[in-house]
Amino acid sequence: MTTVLRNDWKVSEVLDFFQMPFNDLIFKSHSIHRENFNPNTIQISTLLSIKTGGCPENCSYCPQSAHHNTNLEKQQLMNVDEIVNEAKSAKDAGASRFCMGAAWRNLHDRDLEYICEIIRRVKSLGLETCMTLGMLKDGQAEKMKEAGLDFYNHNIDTSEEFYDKIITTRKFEDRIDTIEKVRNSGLNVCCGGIVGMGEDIEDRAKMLITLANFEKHPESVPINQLVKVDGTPLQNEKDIDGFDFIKTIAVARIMMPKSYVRLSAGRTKMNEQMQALCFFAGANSIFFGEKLLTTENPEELSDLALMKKLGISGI
Ligand code: SAM
Ligand code: DTB
Ligand code: SF4
Repeated sequence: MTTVLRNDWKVSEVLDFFQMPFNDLIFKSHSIHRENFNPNTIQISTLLSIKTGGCPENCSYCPQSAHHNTNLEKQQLMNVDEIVNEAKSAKDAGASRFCMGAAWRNLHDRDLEYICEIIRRVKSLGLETCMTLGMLKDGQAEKMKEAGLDFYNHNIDTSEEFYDKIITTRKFEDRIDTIEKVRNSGLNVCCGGIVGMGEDIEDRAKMLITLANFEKHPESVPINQLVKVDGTPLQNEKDIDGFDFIKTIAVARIMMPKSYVRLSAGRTKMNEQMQALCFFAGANSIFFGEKLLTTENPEELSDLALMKKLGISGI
């Protein structure tokens, strides 16, 4: 069967996916997954926070916001040689992509040349490169692409309707505007969101519709489970039911059949069986390495052991 890529999803049909019996839903998503990918291979990315904390935005989930008191040690933009050393270690450990994040509201032109130098140096190690630096102005994405950037990450995080419950220092449209700049520059788009912030199923459906109804689907779709950090407004948020999380992965796979769906933040709270079901439902990428940006990720050895048990290899 050839896969048809759609970008006209309607809320009612996406809600129907969420209401399907669990086995029917993951059978469907796994079938679509198999038509488009080797189900025994996952893409491996490693993250590094190249500028940590003190961010002027007030994202309620984020430990790096200056609006919250999270005891996070702020750090200036890292030295390029240190970044390259971290990238080398990530490559040696098996990562194919190195993702660098900065706690910025937006990229300033004064930092652009230094960012391009980082991209050139990391790229020259033979790694794919990804940056997440906040909002972009016209021309900045093109400059980073010229330097060798492969992906730019900019998440929509949740539905447009729920957005102002989570962030008030920018608008949902600001996010869309940057994602369009990234798309038009020819860079690959990495764009996804977070579940478990108190949103309802309709918000999850609408978030996925925004992603899947872009003219071209994001090449990479990170689905994060909220990491509840003390001092953030969401520190006491109720846990999302594990099946609801897996369903979100499955529905993302069905709606964006050729995109890499990344099982992103939140894996330290998931047991092996839960992660295995996420891979079965269609997740085919992870962040590998003991740290995400500022919070914990599973130990490398335990991820390698899990992959071995499941017969999954990393690319
Ligand atoms: N400042 C830039 C931005 O917001 O685009 C880049 C870094 S920001 C930390 C990247 C993404 O990390 C956010 O969009 C959000 O999806 C995710 N994130 C941040 N804190 C999180 C948390 N506590 N749990 C899950 N995901 C989180
Ligand atoms: C994404 O969707 N998740 C990553 C990456 N893109 C930049 C970040 C997760 C951050 C989790 C909280 C932290 O470690 O600070
Ligand atoms: Fe800043 Fe990004 Fe964190 Fe929001 S998610 S506070 S923009 S670092």
